Amino acid sequence: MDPKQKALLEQFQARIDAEEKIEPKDWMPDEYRKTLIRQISQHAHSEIVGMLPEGNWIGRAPSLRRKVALLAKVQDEAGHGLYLYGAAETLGAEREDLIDELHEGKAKYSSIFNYPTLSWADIGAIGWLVDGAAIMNQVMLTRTSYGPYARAMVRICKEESFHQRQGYEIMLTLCRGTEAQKRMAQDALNRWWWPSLMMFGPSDKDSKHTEQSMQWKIKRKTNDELRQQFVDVTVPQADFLGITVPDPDLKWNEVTGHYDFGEIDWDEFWRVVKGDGPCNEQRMKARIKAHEEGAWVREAAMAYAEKRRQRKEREEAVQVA
Ligand code: BYC
Repeated sequence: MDPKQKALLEQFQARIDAEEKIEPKDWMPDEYRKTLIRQISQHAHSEIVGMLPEGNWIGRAPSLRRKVALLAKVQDEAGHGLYLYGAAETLGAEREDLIDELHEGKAKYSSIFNYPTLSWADIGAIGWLVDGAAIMNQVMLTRTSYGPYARAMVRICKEESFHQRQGYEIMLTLCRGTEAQKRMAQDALNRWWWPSLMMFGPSDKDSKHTEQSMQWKIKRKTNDELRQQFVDVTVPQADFLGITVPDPDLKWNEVTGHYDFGEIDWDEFWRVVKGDGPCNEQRMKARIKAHEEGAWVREAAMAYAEKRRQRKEREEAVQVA
């Protein structure tokens, strides 16, 4: 490596070690930029694909109150996508390119959104478990080293904690309801538990990005650390609901002060990540359809922006004259 490059890298690492935030115009290694664009755009894609499984239930919510809360939650996810695409753009990425990559199957999004929402209890389980897992991961991202990503995360986390509570409250209502309602809640937990644990990504020994991302403080905790934290917090919540986590190996370990839990089906995880999950095809079709149907809105917004730019140019020309 040439000495100038080496010095730049050392200065960069020193700033990270001193907990300084890296801002868009600062020098950064190409790999740091690339990793952030990958992670932030995957995160943004997850937010907008994540609207689909819950969106399916807006028209079928069991009461007006539930419908209003679900509508607000799904709209929040769109907002999260917006902040995150905005954060990726500060790194020089073009939003249109990122979205094309998603629609062409070249970009990943969270595996969790490739599972179906079969009953109303699934909406409770998503809020409780999926948003719960998301918060666990995103709280550490409020301290990520890249300024615009960290700041977007602060707002996202506030909204996610509302989502988690509304989900848990749906579960609580079902678990305090009839036997049939409690069975629905148990069935949702059975189906969403393992996919929720998979959200944290491959185990540390198989995670290709963790080591470098920890050194650059893009990630503050490893996939396995966050997964363990999630299990430790969530199992007592299931106990309170009176439903059972579907893992015969789950037990409290007095020595470590954590729950031990069973082996995740990593074959299933990679199948879903690579496009062969229960709903991958359906999700992409719905996304592409929504994107195509929204083309006129984007064109109108672009035409409006262009008109404003031309007006500003004319006004400036008059001032100079
Ligand atoms: N699904 O080296 P690793 C939400 C990929 S949405 C699919 O550990 P990294 C919500 C990974 O990308 C919440 N792919 O990677 C929305 C990498 O692939 P490439 C979404 C996964 O990046 C609506 C490869 O596997 N949250 O809250 O160090 C409604 C190796 O992994 C997954 C975020 O996106 C997965 N689960 O760590 C409700 C958080 N896991 O690119 C809720 C931000 C891993 O090398 N992202 N892969 O081909 C992160 O914190 C990190 O990217 C991850 C993975 C922890 C997910």
